[in-house]
Amino acid sequence: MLLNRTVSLQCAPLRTACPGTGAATEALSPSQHGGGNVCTGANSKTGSGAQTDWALTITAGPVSTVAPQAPGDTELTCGETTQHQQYRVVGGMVAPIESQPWMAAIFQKRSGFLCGGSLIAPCWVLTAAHCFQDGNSTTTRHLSVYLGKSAINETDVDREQRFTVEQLVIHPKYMESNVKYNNDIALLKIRSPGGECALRTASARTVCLPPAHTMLPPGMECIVAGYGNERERAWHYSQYLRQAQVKLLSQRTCKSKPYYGNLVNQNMFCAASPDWSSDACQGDSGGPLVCNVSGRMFMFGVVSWGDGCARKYKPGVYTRVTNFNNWIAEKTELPAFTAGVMYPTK
Ligand code: 4AZ
Repeated sequence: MLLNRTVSLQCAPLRTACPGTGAATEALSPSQHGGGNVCTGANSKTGSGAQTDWALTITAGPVSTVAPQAPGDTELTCGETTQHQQYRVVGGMVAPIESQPWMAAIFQKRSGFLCGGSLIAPCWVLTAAHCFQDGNSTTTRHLSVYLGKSAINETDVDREQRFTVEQLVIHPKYMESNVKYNNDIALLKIRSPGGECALRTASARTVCLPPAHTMLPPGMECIVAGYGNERERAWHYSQYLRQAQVKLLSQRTCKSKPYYGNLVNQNMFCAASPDWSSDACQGDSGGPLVCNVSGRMFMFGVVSWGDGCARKYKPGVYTRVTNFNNWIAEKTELPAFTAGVMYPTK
């Protein structure tokens, strides 16, 4: 049934509540909620127009038993940045979080910074399975996830958002075979202390997922980002988020003799800078390799492994994300986010 009604609520701008928290479900796409939700900015209770108390006018759309919500990033608003500097990890440059706003920092109680990750939907971070040494026995309440962090050991209350982990989903076939780091992919379902998901801000946005089994041609410039080592033999991780440009390599090149041979399989791809000066390194694991396609950033890779960092013929190896669209859709129950709808069609 459709009807018009006005509901008063604290319109925490653009924050969406996680399913199962008693509030709402995932950020609803316009197609899902009929495009009828509008934050009017008027105060329906007092008429004062106070900024903090908005009225949400539902002009059309199905009535549900859950509370209505403000829009967050949907599958249609992914991969957008407000910073477009050409910052050129090892060989990279410090990057403001606004240039990689999907970048997540995963911490573990006691050991501290653990891995990078990427926000693919308001409640979901994609990362590497090998980040979790204890596999499915990992104590999720010892994990925390931050978005909006430009530096891992600085607190920036205006830009960062902190989450606990409601669910850790490690790919069931991770390391099942004898191929090292095969299926190196995992999902974290995040929730804030208030039971909500990511608030969409300039420093926290979702990245787009390309359609299943798509890949850009070898030679394409992409960007890897992370808080990891600036050099292979560094004593500690980079304090600041860094990003570096790398080029995609063909599978044939990466599987050739001076490279990795059969250590690289179809669930992986390689990327490096032509002069071997830029690369992901220890501590960058789980983080994103993103490529600009028609002005939007799409995540093709998860930092997985490599022989050292920035060594000649030893490129960074990335989990081939587009081999896992179905698995991500199944685990997140968000098929719209994995369908690659924002990917340009020729
Ligand atoms: C690591 O240990 C690691 N050069 C990640 C990426 C690379 C090497 C090591 C790629 O997390």
